[in-house]
This record gives sequence, C-alpha cells and structure tokens, in this order.
Amino acid sequence: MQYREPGVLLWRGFTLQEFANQCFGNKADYGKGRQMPIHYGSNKLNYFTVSSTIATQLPHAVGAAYSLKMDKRDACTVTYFGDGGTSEGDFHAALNFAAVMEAPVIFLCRNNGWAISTPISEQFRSDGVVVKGQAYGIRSIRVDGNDTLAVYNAVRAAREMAINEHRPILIEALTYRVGHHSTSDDSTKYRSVDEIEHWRMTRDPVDRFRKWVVNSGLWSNEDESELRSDVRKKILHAIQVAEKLEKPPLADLFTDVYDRLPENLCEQERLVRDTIKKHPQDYPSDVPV
Ligand SMILES: Cc1ncc(C[n+]2csc(CCOP(=O)(O)OP(=O)(O)O)c2C)c(N)n1
Repeated sequence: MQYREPGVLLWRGFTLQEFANQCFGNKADYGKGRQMPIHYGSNKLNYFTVSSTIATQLPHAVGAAYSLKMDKRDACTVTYFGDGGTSEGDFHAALNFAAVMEAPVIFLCRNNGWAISTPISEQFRSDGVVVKGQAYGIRSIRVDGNDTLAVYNAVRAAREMAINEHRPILIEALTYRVGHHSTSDDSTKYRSVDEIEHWRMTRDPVDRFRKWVVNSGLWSNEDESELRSDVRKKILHAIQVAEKLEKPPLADLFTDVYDRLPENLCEQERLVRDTIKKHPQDYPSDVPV
C-alpha cells in the first residue's frame, strides 16, 4: 500500500477510531506507535501496512498474489502506487515477476503528474505508464482517473480477469494532484497557480461524481452537508479518544523483529532508558517505561 488509499480501508470497515489510534501512535495502534502517521495496516482486513519507502509494496503484492495462486484461492491482490513509484527498480522487478509467474495482481498506478516536485517529463520519456505494463507482457489499460465510474468499471473488470485467468493487470489512472504533496511542501514553488486552479476548477473528480449522483436523484446537497457534519463530529470524537489513550510501552520499540533481542538492540534499550532517567523533563511522561 502507498499512502493515498485510506478509502480502501474505510470501505473494508476500518473504523475512524482505528485511523485516529494509528495517527496518534497510542497503545491501541496496531503498529505500536513505531510508524509515521497515516501508515495504517490491518491483518484482519488483509491490508499490508503502508511503507514510507516508495515502491516496496509492489514486489510484496506480487509475492502475496503468487501465494494466493499456489493456495488455489479465488482471490487477487491489488497494489497502489504513483507515477514516481514507477521510477523505482522495485516496479520493474515486480511487473516482470508477475508477468512470468502469472500472478493474480492488479497494479493500480495513480499518475498524478508529479512525484513531489519532479514532473513526469523528468521521470520517463515513455507514453505514460500503461506502455510499460504492455512491454512486460501485462494486459494494461489507461483510464481517466478523475472519472469515478470509469475507474470502478476498469477495476471491476481487472479483478475478474486477474482471478479467473490468473494473470496480472495494470491500470494507469490519469489524474492531477491539486494539493501540495504533503504539509511540508509548497507546490507553487515548482508549478504555476494557474495550472493548479485549472485542474481544481474544471476537472475536480468529486464535483463530477457529485453532479452525477445529484442528477440521478441518488444524493442531494442537503444529504452532503448532513454527512459532512456527522463525519466531522465522529472524527473529532475519535481524535479526542485517541489523544487520551496511553502510549505503547517503551519496550515495544525493540520487539517483534527478532525472536531474541540481539546484543546491539539490548545496548540501545539500556542507553535510551538511562538517557530518559537522566533527562526526564525532555521525554513525554505518559510513555510507560
Ligand atoms: C525510495 C524512496 N525514495 C524517495 C522517497 C521520498 N518520497 C516520498 S513521496 C515521494 C514521491 C512519490 O511520488 P509518487 O509515487 O508519484 O506518489 P504521489 O505522492 O505523487 O501520489 C518521494 C520521492 C521515499 N519515500 N522513498
């Protein structure tokens, strides 16, 4: 998983409280507070924990898909990445492995034009990403990523093909990132405000889908304001609960990798405990030591 797919988790039933617990790294966070915020994961919902390192999820997804195939499971994996992810070696290794091993995996690339400040023209000279899938012998399709129904249809068809025909499928969803990359980014430093505003005003996928559901009589502006205020309240509540929960114990920093802690980690643990004892004012008092 990359970091722009909390919608997938929501859809599968991850609760707002679970999201908030991860962001606050409290003792109810499944990652025990050892990851950056938004690095969610859920064994129960078959969702690999988000990794900061771009593109490492791609070979993992292929391995998981291959194992589903060996177990003769009626299922496939889906992995998400941006255009920037395709500039990593892992992308190429994953595609080739999936093609040759006929692994039931859907590669879903969000081509939003930018990897932080690097535009796609400085990442590749191919016609986007879809041709790379084809070059590896993978059935690949490009869709308008701002058209919700087109993406839905493409993914639905891809899932059927991946499962029934035991093969990988690549989907390139063309879109644009109107926001900054992250809170530490100011995208007006590397692209024009006019460009951003053009996409924001004329191509907003949420506006487009809203028009469709409102015109179809399935949704109204009142429904939307009600939903927004209800969800806002629920999120604020989840944040308040998460904030108050105790942090995971310090010992958890060192567990879950080795069966028995190696000497260098024992030494680090001693060091951190000594340092906290010496400078208690510099460390949070709510972390059980
Ligand atoms: C291996 C690696 N190199 C660099 C980074 C720093 N980094 C974080 S996000 C990012 C851009 C990713 O761009 P893209 O895959 O297109 O995803 P987007 O954020 O645009 O959706 C970079 C370079 C990283 N996390 N991992």
